[in-house]
Amino acid sequence: MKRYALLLFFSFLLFSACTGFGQLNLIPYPQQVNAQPGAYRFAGQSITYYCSDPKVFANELRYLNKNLLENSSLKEATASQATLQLLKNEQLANTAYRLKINKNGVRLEAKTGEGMFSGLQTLRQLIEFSGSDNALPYVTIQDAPTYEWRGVELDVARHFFSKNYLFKFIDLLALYKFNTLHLHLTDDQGWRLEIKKYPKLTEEGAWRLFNNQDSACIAKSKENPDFALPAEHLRTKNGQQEYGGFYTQADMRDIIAYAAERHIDVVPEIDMPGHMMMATKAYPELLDGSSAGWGKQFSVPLCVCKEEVYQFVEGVLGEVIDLFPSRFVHIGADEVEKSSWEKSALCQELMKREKLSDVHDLQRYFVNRVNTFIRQKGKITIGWDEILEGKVDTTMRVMYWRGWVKDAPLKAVTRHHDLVMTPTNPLYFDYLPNKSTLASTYQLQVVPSDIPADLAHYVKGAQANVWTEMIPSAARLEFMILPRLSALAERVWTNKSLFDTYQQRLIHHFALWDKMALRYRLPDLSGF
Ligand code: TNX
Repeated sequence: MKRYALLLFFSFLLFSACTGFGQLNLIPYPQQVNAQPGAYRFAGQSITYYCSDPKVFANELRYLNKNLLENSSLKEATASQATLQLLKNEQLANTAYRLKINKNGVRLEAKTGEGMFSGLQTLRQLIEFSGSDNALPYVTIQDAPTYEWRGVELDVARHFFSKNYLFKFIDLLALYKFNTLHLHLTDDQGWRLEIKKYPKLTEEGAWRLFNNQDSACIAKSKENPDFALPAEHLRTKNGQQEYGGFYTQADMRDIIAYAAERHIDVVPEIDMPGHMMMATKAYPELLDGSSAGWGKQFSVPLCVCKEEVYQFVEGVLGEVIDLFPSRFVHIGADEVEKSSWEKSALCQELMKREKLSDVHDLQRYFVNRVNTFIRQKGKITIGWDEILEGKVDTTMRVMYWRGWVKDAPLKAVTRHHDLVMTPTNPLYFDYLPNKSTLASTYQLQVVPSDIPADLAHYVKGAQANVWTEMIPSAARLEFMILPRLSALAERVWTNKSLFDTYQQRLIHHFALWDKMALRYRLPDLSGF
């Protein structure tokens, strides 16, 4: 704490010297900030408000009441008497907002709930940083995001994170204006979503004996308690300790609703045909001849040459589509060990019938067929960049992750796929950060330089991926993602080169994270 106080003090000196008046500690920094001298203070415990469209902004009014004004309450007033005004402004873009603070109070304008909510997050930070005298600086802000996909992927399969914890995680995402939470719900190490048609997926597939990664975490926990497996995810069965957990569909509805109140879209991922060991263990009929387990490099995938597999996939995805209001369904399609297909007589038959030349073509056949099902249900399919290895339907959105496959982003947009950037470096937040991580995250070029300007619009934004093989607890998760999450937030929202002031602003967010009981890593900030 001493180190932190010192840091704060020096940052204050540096901040005053370099920037003088007008710098606000907002992250992401708004597109346009005009600060004026002076500050506004709400008088008393009860704040008078006026909302020009209580229907459109019903959710935002509720959020404001419940989450933003900790020690005060709202009281409705006329427009001229209100000190907090929420106004509908038809001129603004859907995602934009305007915030004005002057001697009359606070005025927020937006066209939609989404825009208003972003404005409220800016106000939330100004209130948090308003100091002991609650001074809100006079300012005019005009703001809107650069990218439409501002995401974080959380792998809840390798290690599980409870519904209640996800609420806290979603609050953090909302604070930094992220709008997408991609949940990696299934993998070889755990199936985390109840599927009514296939109950064994969670009855059996949500639990496992300790694996190598659990053992590694337990060993590390002797020195660092953040690596301990939380007791709430352990159980004893037949005298053996198991690790696990899952979301019922009712749990998931709560998570989706909580996120929706914060304008965060929850995108489900059911990773297939690889990464399916829990499903193939529970339902061995999804394989042809081979047994569930590990292949040479990855786990034995679903046998994509069996009709039962398509029934299964459609059964699972049907429930997923009914449950998640998102426009998107992520089907993974990464890291598929295809050798078991070579040995399958059914696959030989199918390949002949469909004139498929090899097992890679089989993967393309599977992906296209699943995409057709998802399209019929009115949704958009997302896959990891391996789907580019065969020519799949261009209605599919690609998530680029394999940093070493340099030509994949250009390939995706040249074929007219929408693209989300999640390159290993710097966006794999499961990788240990080093001295330069914060800068490289901040300086990420969302649109790679080899993409021509007329194709740049296919790049929808970027996302941090948090794989959790070695992240068993909330404390470890937070330590791994903070502060770099805030750097990504500013990249995808503001997309300007403000790294110097970002570092100064960042220092003020530590106290906020302390208050929110979030763990974080103190970065090596330049100048200290
Ligand atoms: C690659 S990203 C994976 C994950 C691992 C991650 C570890 C992707 C589509 N596949 O299954 O968890 O690396 O960093």
